[in-house]
Amino acid sequence: PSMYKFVVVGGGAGGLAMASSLSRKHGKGQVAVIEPSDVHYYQPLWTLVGGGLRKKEESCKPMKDFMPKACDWVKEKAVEFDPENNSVKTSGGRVLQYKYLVMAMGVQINFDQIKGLPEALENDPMVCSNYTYETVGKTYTAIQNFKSGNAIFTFPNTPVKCAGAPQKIMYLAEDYFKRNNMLDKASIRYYSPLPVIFSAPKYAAILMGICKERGIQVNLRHNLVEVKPESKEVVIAKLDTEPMEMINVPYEMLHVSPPMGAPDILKASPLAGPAGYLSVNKETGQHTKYPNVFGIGDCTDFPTIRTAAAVSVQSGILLRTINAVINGLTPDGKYNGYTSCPLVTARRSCILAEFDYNFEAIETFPIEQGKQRRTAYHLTSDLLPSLYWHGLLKGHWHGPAVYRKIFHLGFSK
Ligand code: FAD
Ligand code: UQ1
Repeated sequence: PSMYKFVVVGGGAGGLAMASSLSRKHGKGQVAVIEPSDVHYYQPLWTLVGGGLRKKEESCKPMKDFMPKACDWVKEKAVEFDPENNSVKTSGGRVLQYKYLVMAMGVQINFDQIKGLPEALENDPMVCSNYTYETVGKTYTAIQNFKSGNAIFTFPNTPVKCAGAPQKIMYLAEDYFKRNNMLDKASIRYYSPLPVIFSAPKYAAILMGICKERGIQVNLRHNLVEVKPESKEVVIAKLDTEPMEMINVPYEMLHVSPPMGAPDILKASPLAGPAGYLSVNKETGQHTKYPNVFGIGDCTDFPTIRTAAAVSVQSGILLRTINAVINGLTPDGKYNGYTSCPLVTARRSCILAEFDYNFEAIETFPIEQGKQRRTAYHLTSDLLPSLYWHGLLKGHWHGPAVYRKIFHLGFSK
């Protein structure tokens, strides 16, 4: 077996951020990154791709250009974790031994948990999803080919990454219909199993107002269970009825945010917590059972909304935690659950939601971020991609707290 000081599982946002910092500090040959993909995706761009504002190719760059040179890239999948023996098995049959393990595998997309959805995505050009590179290309075509009827947007019955994404694309579609004088032919409908449109109450109230003003029908406690592309209908469960009522709703176009969950191999391992995600201390990112295992990003059970913005703050905390453990100290990190979701509400308009574990707003800029703003749109569209590729992935961006403190002259949390 090969022995490394650090093994990082996953070369996504969290994996590369950690691999960059750890290899800079600990030197060449000390860090292995297990990552099977040839390319790295900047997933936040997929919202804009779906809205026809960007090309999907822009979201994708070669993995080799962002994999730190001082790391050994193991271009395989991790397939088995043995934390009792500090080892990981790969799809190529290698066994990697580690002193410290950093888990950053992201979430698994489960289209097959909705009956008929895989077939509909394959065969019906009006059924789309911004949640994968393979399906995001259909979204804008569907919006452009919409003639009349129901435009349906769904949120799944699982936690999702970027909890705003299922509705951002709806606002972009509405904006497109409006600009093309088609609003009177479209009935725009949102279906979500949750009791609220967004988990942070400040922004939820604002978003409900936007939906009302723009004639968007919001159906909460409604769960998509089946897609029937032959009859162009969805089956939706009304969760608060007893016995549970199922309704058939016809669609002209359908954007699905699929069920998501922990990766199967993580779920099956001793590293998983009750829900299948990596079980971490919510303030430090250290594993709750194995002190030399750490987690970052979407594969963990940090009880916050999964975003790249959250990953950026977690990366700073995790470096501090790992340092403490290496030096025999007790980790003293205090991650507050910071996460952020740029809620794009139209072409050139955005509400920049930022909040913590308590779903209380902690905003960076000294302006009211609950307002729809063009500046917030440009931040998302023109600045955040560079911050991601050249700041976060290189281990240089640990979130906006520094700026928040400057802007608020030290009076901020
Ligand atoms: P990922 O970046 O998904 O990386 C996981 C990596 O693990 C992948 O490279 C994968 O190949 C690898 N992997 C998987 N299985 C294995 C295995 N068995 N072995 C080895 N490697 C494996 N965030 C924001 O902050 N702002 C936004 O506006 C925003 N919008 C979004 C819109 C959409 C449509 C989507 C889909 C996401 C959005 N996000 C946004 C969320 C953001 O992209 C994720 O939260 C972020 O990428 C999480 O980073 P991660 O490292 O945990 O996982
Ligand atoms: C962020 O740091 C980040 O990662 C680089 C994102 O992903 C693209 C975000 O969407 C956001 C909002 C942030 C937070 C950054 C600022 C400047 C508020």
